[in-house]
Amino acid sequence: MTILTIKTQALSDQKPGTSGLRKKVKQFQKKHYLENFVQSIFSAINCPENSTLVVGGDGRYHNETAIQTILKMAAANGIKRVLVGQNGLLSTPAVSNLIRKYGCVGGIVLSASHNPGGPNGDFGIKFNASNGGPAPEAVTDAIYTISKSISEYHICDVVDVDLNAIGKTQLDDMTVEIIDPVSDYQKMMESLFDFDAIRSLFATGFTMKFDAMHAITGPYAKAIFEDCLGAREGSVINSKPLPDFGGCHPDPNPVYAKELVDHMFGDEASDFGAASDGDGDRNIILGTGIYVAPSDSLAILTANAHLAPAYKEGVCGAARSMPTSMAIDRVADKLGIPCFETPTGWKFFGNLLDAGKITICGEESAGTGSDHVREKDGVWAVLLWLNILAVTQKSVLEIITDHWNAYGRNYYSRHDYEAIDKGVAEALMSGLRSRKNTLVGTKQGDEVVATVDDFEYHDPVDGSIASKQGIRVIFESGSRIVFRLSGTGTDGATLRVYLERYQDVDSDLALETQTALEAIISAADNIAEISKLTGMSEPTVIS
Ligand code: VG1
Ligand code: CO
Repeated sequence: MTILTIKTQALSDQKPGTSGLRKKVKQFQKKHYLENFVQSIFSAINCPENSTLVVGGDGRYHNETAIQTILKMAAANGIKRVLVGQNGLLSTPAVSNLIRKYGCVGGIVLSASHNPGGPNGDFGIKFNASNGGPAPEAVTDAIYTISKSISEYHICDVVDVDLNAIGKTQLDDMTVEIIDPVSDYQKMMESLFDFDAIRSLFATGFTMKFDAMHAITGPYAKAIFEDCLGAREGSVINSKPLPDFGGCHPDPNPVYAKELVDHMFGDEASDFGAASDGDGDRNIILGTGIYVAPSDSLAILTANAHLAPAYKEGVCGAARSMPTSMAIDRVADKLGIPCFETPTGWKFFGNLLDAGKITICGEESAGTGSDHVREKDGVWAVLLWLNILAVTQKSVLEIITDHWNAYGRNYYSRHDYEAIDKGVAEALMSGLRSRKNTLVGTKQGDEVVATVDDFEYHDPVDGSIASKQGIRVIFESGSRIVFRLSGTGTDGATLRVYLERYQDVDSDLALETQTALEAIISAADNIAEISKLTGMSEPTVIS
């Protein structure tokens, strides 16, 4: 076999964001663009001898083309074996499981997660380390540094591998194993949850609607919910992964998962509704006529995890990303366990999970997970909910109302201002930073600003520091506003404004969320001058 060494030009725009490198498909199709980044990964990890790598993606446009290139480059860079999901498909949590189960050096995930796909959409690539989790910042920094000075890459001159044929093929010294994307993942889920109890729940006529949004979870959801657990046929909708996600936006929020939300609020609503995103790591949960805010879902899962076999000994610790609501903190308090606050992005949970400091963690952006893998896991969250519903025999509405009655309610919402000019977004953030001190003590409607800071995380395990992770404005009442810029978008900049107000058990817990947050919403505009600077009178997405 011929290994070619190809000359290339270094690029300056390959800095991984919150979750890998995300760009327009058209960018990834440019000559050497993908190759430069893939070589930077292989050079950064130095491919130890006899290494196995996992490769798979969410099926979006360009997935298979990229996989063929990666396989040829892996062979040229001395990788011994690669596990690839059939037709190039693997959900992000399934990749994490395979890396851990088969002792792999790491995995390459091809996905831009919740971003739209298709020839004019987005593509992405992410490296996960041998613990199964997104590479920590030290590794992504090393990859970025190499990408800025790379001058050549290595690739084998061989024909494409048939990604459809389950089984082994040789690419010279490297074995490519095409595997069923679902079976290992399903086995893991069966080991965590009480499948018999969930089966009995469906046998009573309990109904569910799961929206796979034409993305990766379709095959997983069909196999697990319908074929294995007995949810009635048709419970999983939009189940076929499509390269352009059917022209939709595979972001499970009330705006983009409208079909599901309309169903759950309609006359024929199911007992339980859920959806996942492009790469299968997120989840939203609904009951009949009710949407469960992801931060509430995280708190509820933590409080009830012991009802599932895997967590029957209890939860040793919990963590949330900083902008996620503090509902989980109250649960941790009651359980007498620590609750860590990390920057946005799953990579920051990895050390805490590896060190055994936490069992459950999550983010407001519809990501929940546990120590079973090192990624957030959409289908896992749905199964934990089902397990809890099966054991308690309560409805989603009862579970959530009981929770608020026990802990009070953290009214919470995120307002996104998408595709704003980068310069404007940066000016808005630096304006906020410069006003940090003068804001303290000011009156914003009925609220008085108590503290303002720029969140900095000191990792308690390896001591690494991540600074400038978002501006927190905390009011004397305990209400909060957080401002940060997204690290996953590809069109201009996205400003995220996170709004939170706590109401204790003796107050009104049934307000409409946006109404409950009205005063804080206008304070946010006043503090950050959002409408003045962006010219936008309303957010693009409210979740
Ligand atoms: C967003 C979310 C963040 C999540 C990240 C990756 O990042 O806010 O919570 O970890 O996406 O999730 P940002 O930087 O755009 O706010 V996924 O499912 O897109 O891999
Ligand atoms: Co995702």
